[in-house]
This record gives sequence, structure tokens and C-alpha cells, in this order.
Amino acid sequence: ALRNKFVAGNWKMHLSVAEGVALVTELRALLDGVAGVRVAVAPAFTAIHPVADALRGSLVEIGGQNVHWEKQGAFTGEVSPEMLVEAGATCAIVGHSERRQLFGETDEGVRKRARAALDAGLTPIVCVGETLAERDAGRTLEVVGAQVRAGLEGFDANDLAKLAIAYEPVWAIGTGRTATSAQAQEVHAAIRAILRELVGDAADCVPIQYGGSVKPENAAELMAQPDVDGALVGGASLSAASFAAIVRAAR
Ligand code: G2H
Repeated sequence: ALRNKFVAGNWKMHLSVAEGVALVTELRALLDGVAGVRVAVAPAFTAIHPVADALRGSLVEIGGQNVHWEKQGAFTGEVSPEMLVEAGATCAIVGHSERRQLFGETDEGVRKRARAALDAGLTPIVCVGETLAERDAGRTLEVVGAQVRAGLEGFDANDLAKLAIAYEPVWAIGTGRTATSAQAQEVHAAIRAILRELVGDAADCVPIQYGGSVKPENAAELMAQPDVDGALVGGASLSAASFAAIVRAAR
């Protein structure tokens, strides 16, 4: 395969430190012996350090749910890439649709966050996706394409080799409504074509995750699509059993 699958759990604003540590303790046992797939969980900032401790020596990596572009300074409420690395993170979600919709994040901010994450050695997981109104208006590929181009402006093949993209149709997030595997593949292939325009063959190495109500029941079919290289999992990552089942479906 050109690229390993990459499955990440986005815990959002869920789980206490104790619950998170218990979950990953169970998860690492369930994933014992699994190889050939990249796995990460993104806890709340307050739980990153203890969860990283509980995962030491396991396959499972830690991510931030967001990251700021400055190293330090007067940016109340933000966390820098260097702080994430110090706490044990290896990746960071940027531009999740909840950040864009509820907290006003823009494509330009997404690009700056991704750039800073890369510079600190983190893998940015750059999220893109259309709303229901945009899909119904036939604008899916236009909207997602614009987000990809703006979010990755100025990035070269070296940068893309260390980055992941997550396609998350907003209408499928937390709604129980999943894109069909064909709908997902269509958009993933369009994203891949844009990456190829930007950086040529290096596009083949970029994992493109699908996100939006991924569960054990639909994960295998989604990830069997040629350009679906993993999943960004919200609700189903809050149980070790269901998240482990999704990881196993990725192989
Ligand atoms: C999309 C996804 C994870 P869920 O936000 O980022 O959440 O799987 O709950 O739809």
C-alpha cells in the first residue's frame, strides 16, 4: 500500500482524566498485537498528559483537538504546538467543523495552525467538509476543494508527507447519518486530485480520513474505498471496544 491507514479518535469535550485513562488502558490491551495502522486519540487538553502517560510504549498516539500557531504569548485560551509536544502529543486536529462553525475559525487560521503544527513536528489533521445546504446545492466539491486549497496554501511535498486530511461532511457529524462509501470516495478522490495538482505524486502518501458517524458497523466498508485511508471518529471513540473495532476494521 502507498500509505498506512490512520484512525484517530476525537473525544471532543468528553471524558474526565480518570475516564480517559481508564479508556486508553482498556484500548491498549484490546489493540495488543495490532500493527500497520496509525492510531491516535485526542483528549481534552487537561487530560493529554495523563493519557499520554497511560499510553507509554503502546501503538496509540496522542493528539490535540486544536493548536495555535504562536509558540507562546498573550493568546488566552490557546495552546501552542510546543506545549502539545511537551505533553506527549504527536498530532493535532485543525479546522474541525465545530471550530469553524461555533468558534469562527477561518481557512487562513487553519493554514497557520497546520503550518505551526508541522514546524513543531506534529502531524496536522486538516479537516474539511461541506454543510447540508452546500451539498443540496451541488457545491460539495467546490466547497471542499476551496477549503483544501486555502488550508494548504504554500505547502510543499515535504509538508504534505507529514500531514493528514479529514473529510467530514458537516451533515454527518454526530447525526448518526453517514455518507455512503461511494459519497465518501467521490470526495476523497477529488481531494486527492487537488493534492496531485499541488505536489504531484507525493499526493499518494497523504492519508485522507473520513469522519462523520463512523462506527464499527460502517468502518470497514468506508475504509475499503481506495482513497479512504482511515477515520476520524467522534462518538464511537468514547468506548474502547467500539474504537478498537474500528481500528481493526482499518487493516
Ligand atoms: C466528526 C466526528 C469526529 P462523530 O466530528 O470528528 O464525530 O463520529 O461523532 O460524528
